[in-house]
Amino acid sequence: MFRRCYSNFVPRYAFPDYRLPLTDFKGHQMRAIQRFKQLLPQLNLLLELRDSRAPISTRNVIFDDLMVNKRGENSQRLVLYTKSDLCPKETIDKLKLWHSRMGDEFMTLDCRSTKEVRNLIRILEWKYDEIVKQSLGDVAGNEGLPLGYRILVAGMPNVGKSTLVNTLRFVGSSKTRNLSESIHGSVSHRRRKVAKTGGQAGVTRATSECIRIADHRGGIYLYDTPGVSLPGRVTTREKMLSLSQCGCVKGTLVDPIIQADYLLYVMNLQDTDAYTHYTKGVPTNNVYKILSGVRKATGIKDDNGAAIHWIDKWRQGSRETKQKTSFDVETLLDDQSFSYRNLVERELKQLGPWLHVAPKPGQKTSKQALRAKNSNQLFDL
Ligand SMILES: Nc1nc2c(ncn2[C@@H]2O[C@H](COP(=O)(O)OP(=O)(O)OP(=O)(O)O)[C@@H](O)[C@H]2O)c(=O)[nH]1
Ligand SMILES: [Mg+2]
Repeated sequence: MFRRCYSNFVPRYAFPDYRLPLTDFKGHQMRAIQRFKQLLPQLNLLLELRDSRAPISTRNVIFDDLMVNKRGENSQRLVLYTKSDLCPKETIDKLKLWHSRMGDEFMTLDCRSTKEVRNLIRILEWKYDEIVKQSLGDVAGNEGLPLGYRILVAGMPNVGKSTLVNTLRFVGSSKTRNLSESIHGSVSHRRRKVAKTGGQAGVTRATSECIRIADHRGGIYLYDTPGVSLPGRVTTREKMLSLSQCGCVKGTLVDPIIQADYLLYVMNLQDTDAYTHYTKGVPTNNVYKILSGVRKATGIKDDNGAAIHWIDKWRQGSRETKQKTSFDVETLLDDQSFSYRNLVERELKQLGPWLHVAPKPGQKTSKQALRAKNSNQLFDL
């Protein structure tokens, strides 16, 4: 009966024009980019991580620029969409479509799953073999490159880089452990972390040392890096909202009620069943109705607290309902309304030259000024 009464529910097709901060760029992120630049010449692969629930917002044009403008001439790129366990199937189908049109490589995975990460290691080993064949020809035995195969794990904050590094290291080293077990007897299995992880943006603050993850052909190594935010030139209000849903910007940057309202907006465009247990089965465009339902269900006293609770539950994935939501509206649009290729080209143009701002002739930069510049907000972005 409810369904009948409310079957003509109309969701909002545009989100209100709230004023929001448009960037969360930090000094340590700029230092990380400078480090990428130093490392790129010796890298074989850029493993770029994006959150599969927000594939457009967590795509950082800075990595496009590093790759397209041949700063890393020898390196290839593999895009990994993380948190696939929380992503709707329709979004994954969209990713397949977009990337097949672009002709580039991508993979979706749950960074915590040893099974999926084992597959990734196989792909990395295969890629390494291909490079060895190209540069050294058909070599006998296990000969590899002098520095081994080097990978940079990069992406926006909180997309799961350090989690992936830990699982890669665990899976890679357990292969070796199994081998040594059979020769030397039993070795205790403990899942030790090499990289710190956490539910907020900005857990990793500096690029790690080289971490060995597999023994294939003399070794596969990787670097864990701090998440790099979007430059102000390419951010939009919608991206900031979507990023705050994924936890890729500081939780306090956008007001929790606005975040909850955005979540309601995207849910209404996908599946209203995801929240109607809070509203007696009735879909709504009014966020305060949801928050009142959350307050009743949890005993939280104020709307702000209820909003934080609700958003957080969806950020981690709702265990109660097992429903999945995409945070980027672009994944819901048809081909006439959105072109992934156009977006990639447009953002590269918008970014323009940014990394090499040449000093004026005769101008000297003191150590102090350099440090201040590096800890400053957005530089020229
Ligand atoms: N459900 C799910 N959670 C994940 C996945 N990958 C990472 N997480 C969780 O996401 C959060 C962030 O993971 P981190 O590995 O710290 O992310 P990061 O990219 O290293 O973050 P920064 O160091 O801040 O840039 C943690 O709570 C992880 O447990 C995944 O594939 N699925
Ligand atoms: Mg990290």
